[in-house]
Amino acid sequence: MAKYLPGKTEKFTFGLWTVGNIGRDPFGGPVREQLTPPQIVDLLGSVGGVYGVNFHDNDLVPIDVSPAKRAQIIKDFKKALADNNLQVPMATTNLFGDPAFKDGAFTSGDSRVRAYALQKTMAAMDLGAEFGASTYVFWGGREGAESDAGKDPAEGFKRFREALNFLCEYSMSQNYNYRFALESKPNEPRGHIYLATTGNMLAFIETLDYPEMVGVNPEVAHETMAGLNFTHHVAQALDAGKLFHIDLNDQEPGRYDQDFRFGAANIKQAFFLVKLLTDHNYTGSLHFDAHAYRTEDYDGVREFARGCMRTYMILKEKAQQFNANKEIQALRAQINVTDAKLDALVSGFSPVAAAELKKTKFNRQALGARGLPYERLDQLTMELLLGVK
Ligand code: GCO
Ligand code: MN
Ligand code: MN
Repeated sequence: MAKYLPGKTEKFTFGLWTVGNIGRDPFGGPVREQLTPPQIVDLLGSVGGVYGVNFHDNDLVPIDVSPAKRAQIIKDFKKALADNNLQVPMATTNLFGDPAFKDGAFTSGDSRVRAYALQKTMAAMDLGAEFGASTYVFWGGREGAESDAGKDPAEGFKRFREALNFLCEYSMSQNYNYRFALESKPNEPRGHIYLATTGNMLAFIETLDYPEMVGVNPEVAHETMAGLNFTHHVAQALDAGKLFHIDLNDQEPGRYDQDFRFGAANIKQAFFLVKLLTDHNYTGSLHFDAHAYRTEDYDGVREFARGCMRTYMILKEKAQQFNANKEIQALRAQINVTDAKLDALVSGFSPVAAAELKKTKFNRQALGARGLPYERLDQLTMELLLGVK
């Protein structure tokens, strides 16, 4: 059991809103009492192996609180963090809960709402900076529509761009040095959310004034809800140097937004994800944006938090075993055939390379006839995951 306890090197984080989730859903009220932020931090401390805790502004400081109360909340939270040796690596803004944001925040059709969203985000950035947060997440939960009858979506992207450009400059003006991480989601709570996938975000980032400050925060559940391969989206973010943060959880396709414990739904996909992150030496936060089943009390919430981290650690060990397994690597070598001369030719255009390629003879029939051992390789992967290998 002790074997898979995380060390602080893994940077496992949870949100105040994740372990603090009280189990409300559209069909029923809370099943767990609301804990205060210091109580949530104590709970995470008691689990062991947690690196940090993240928050939305209003998870910590209620929206209408007096300055004196705000100062007291901050003081108490700082003490709880120090007592439990926990960091705050990421902060974000709640731009979805208040009715003012019912038709969007940065992309609202109402100038007053857009301006208020900027004001609220600047204050939330100030709050995160007080705790040393270095990543600032933007999840546009209400940025979208049920019906496109009311707003021009292209105008929405323009407004979102203006807001991010403004906030990049604000971060620089305050010397916060935040790295912004944009989180996509296809739907929920809106019928249709703008910039629905990580790929959309990556393209959008290149249209900003300070693209180097901005990356992505992909979430397992979000691409999975859309029926897409999450690992491939993370791979594209890694390839672009834009994987600034990651939200881990699990989700069955075609269902409501489940936010299950990491690895709870699709262990094979979770394995390929952990292997990708390990192979590419991802060293950022591993944030569990998930919550315990509604059946649980707070002991169950502790089991949930432990389970997220243990599954990650176990899959990391499996990835190392996969990479060290001779039979698996021999099969991969059959799939990944290297020809140094051809690789040199295709690695960059030159008139000589083009001419050389044009006259090269390929045995197309032999290439097509060659069997690729995916069946054996995938079965070996399954046996490794099932613990018989
Ligand atoms: C969701 C999102 C959120 C965001 C969070 C941080 O589906 O509700 O994943 O949990 O990650 O608001 O920005
Ligand atoms: Mn989510
Ligand atoms: Mn998320």
